[in-house]
Amino acid sequence: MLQALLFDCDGTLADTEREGHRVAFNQAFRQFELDWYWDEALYGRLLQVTGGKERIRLYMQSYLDCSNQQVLDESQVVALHRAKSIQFKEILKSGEIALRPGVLRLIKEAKLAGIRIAVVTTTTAENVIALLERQLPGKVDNWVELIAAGDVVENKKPAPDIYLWALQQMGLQPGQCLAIEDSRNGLLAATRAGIESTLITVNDYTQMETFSEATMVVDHLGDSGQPYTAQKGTMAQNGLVDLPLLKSLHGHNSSAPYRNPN
Ligand code: XBP
Ligand code: MG
Repeated sequence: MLQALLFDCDGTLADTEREGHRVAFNQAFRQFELDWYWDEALYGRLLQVTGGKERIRLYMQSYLDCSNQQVLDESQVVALHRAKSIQFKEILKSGEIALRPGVLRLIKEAKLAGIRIAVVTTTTAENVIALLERQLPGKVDNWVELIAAGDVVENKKPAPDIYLWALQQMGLQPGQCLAIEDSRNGLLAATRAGIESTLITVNDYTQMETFSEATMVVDHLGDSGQPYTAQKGTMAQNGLVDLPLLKSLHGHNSSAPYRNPN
């Protein structure tokens, strides 16, 4: 039986990368008087690694000459990332980054049906809370049981560590959960943790990635007047990724595309 939905945060709950994290990184670079600028295309390439500190390190290794004066040591990376996180939370608090279509609808539906909800992410818990405090009605705790985040585990996605940690905290088996992700790194993390039921909601940055292990791949969850489109799996008549659909997806063998009974 499906007992829990495990939502990724960035790119899945909301499109936070292009106009959120990226902008915050650039603000922090200016604050630290670095002449770095991550445009949209470069940021897309840097998204191959998860985690903001990891992304800064990748940039220094791959895009800066090692004799460059602006190569930072580890404590400077941590300080720069802290400044970026402050900027990012300000962006979230302004409300300019909304939840993706159907996210609030599905969370409400799952909650009403007694399905447990967690967020499993490589960003920080503070960032998730800042997003959800602004975007969900009432207290975040009323909606989300657990935020499994960032540096609580050693290895970030695509390693399974954060999913394994969440399962352990919630006392759940992988077979009782369905993971909702937007990226290949996230999909690999979930499947490596033994979660076979996976739904991908792609975005601009991830739409060309490979999702062969996923049970279903859609453009978004669908909302009233805004039906989803499926890349893998077929359309539900109501155009919504809703609980009946997720329940029938759950446990379905991912080697064959999901076919909605409708
Ligand atoms: C996405 C990430 C994060 C954010 C930046 O994670 O890789 O690193 O881009 O966040 P997910 P931080 O999709 O798993 O939520 O700077 O806080 O690491
Ligand atoms: Mg993501």
